[in-house]
Amino acid sequence: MTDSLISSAYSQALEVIASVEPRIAEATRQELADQRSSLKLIASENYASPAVLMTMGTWFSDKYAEGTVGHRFYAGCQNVDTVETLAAEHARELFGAPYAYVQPHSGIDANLVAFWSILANRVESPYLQKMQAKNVNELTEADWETLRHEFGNQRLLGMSLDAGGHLTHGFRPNISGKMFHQQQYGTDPETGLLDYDAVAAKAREFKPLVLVAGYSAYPRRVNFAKMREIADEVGAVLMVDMAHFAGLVAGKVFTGEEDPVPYAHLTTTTTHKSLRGPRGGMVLAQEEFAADVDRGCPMVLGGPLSHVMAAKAVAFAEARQPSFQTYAQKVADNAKSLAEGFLTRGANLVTGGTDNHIVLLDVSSFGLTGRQAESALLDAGVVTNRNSVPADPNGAWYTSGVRLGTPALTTRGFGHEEFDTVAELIVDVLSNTEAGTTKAGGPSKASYVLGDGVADRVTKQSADMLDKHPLYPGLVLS
Ligand code: DSN
Repeated sequence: MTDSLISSAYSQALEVIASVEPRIAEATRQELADQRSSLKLIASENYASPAVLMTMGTWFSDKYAEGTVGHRFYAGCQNVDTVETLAAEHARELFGAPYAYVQPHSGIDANLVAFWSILANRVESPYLQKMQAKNVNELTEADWETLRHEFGNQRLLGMSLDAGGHLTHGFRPNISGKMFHQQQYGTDPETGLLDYDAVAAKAREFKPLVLVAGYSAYPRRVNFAKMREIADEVGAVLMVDMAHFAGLVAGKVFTGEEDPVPYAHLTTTTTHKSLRGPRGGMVLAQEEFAADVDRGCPMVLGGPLSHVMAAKAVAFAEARQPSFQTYAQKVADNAKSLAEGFLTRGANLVTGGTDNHIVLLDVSSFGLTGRQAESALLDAGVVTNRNSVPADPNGAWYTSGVRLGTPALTTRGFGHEEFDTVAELIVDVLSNTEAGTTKAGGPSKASYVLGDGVADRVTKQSADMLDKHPLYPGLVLS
């Protein structure tokens, strides 16, 4: 697709939008300008291609299609069937998965579909037998009332939030921590690394129905063969949430025992992070879970977002190109460059480095909380998110860390030198930021004072790199 086609398509679309609500057209233009002019280091974000973005802006958005391909609760779904079939085919090929369910609207939805599938598939409840029901999908409302108690005692073991797990992996305030009796595994207090023996010991003691692997803020690879061994030993279902690193799996950076798909009973993911697709979710499953996963809608999900499923198909087609493997390898290489850039400047990293796309910077040595660091960096045009570090003394709100990721800037073309400079700029900001005080004069975990001239200096250096690697280079809005 030529640059002029993309430019005129977006310019005209914005004119159409502006004719109805000009403030939305303006905000849309401003979002592009802001994304172009900042260093986006949020590990879970990326820049989807114009083809992926455009696919979401069509009349597929107007169609209801609850059900599955060829088995819909609405008439006229022949084109949605084409879309869903193609998206699932691409996903199966891309990941070598026996089954792909592309309807989940988000990662949390994908995890909920997986959890309910495991319950439906594995729970042998005396109550179910009494009801002579084949599985949970055949139960009435009144049965559900009783079953909530039955299911309430099912156990789930996942990685704790402060060790890098996700809130849907059994964190108490999340539904996963409520529908399951949950326990969490952490990381080794000395090294910050996953200790498989400790996970196995906990699994033997706790005997979970579900062992969840995967992470949102753990800067290392996981051996999924070992996690499957642990699951098998205790009779658990292994569910891997690969939302963060799906792009590294698709791009063949994580292969063999680091590729979760052959080892997990169910693998869930989002499609918009390192995978660089539209905002959405997906479940990959071994055949034994396929029928249960297919009941995701209407069990847990509303009507599928057909326009997003179409964009998933486009994104997966892109990820099947050899160029995506080159991209994924650069994402991992760039994370190493970023980590080395910090280490050579004396900063502390959780686990001492990275071998995926994440760098978790412990900012306590700068005398700052994660919240202060995140805010000071934003003032200098560096977009990150604060994140807990293991056993974080500042809790999940203020935190002691800043999570950084390379997928987005790698899409812009940043390489080793630029990521080294990014580390330099971040260290410059943090070294020149002081913790502030509360109104009463006590120590504050939120307020901060950024040194004079730092924001301007860093913004200017960033601008040089950003100009060299423009976002959507050929896209010029009229
Ligand atoms: N919000 C995502 C992330 O930033 O990792 C996970 O849900």
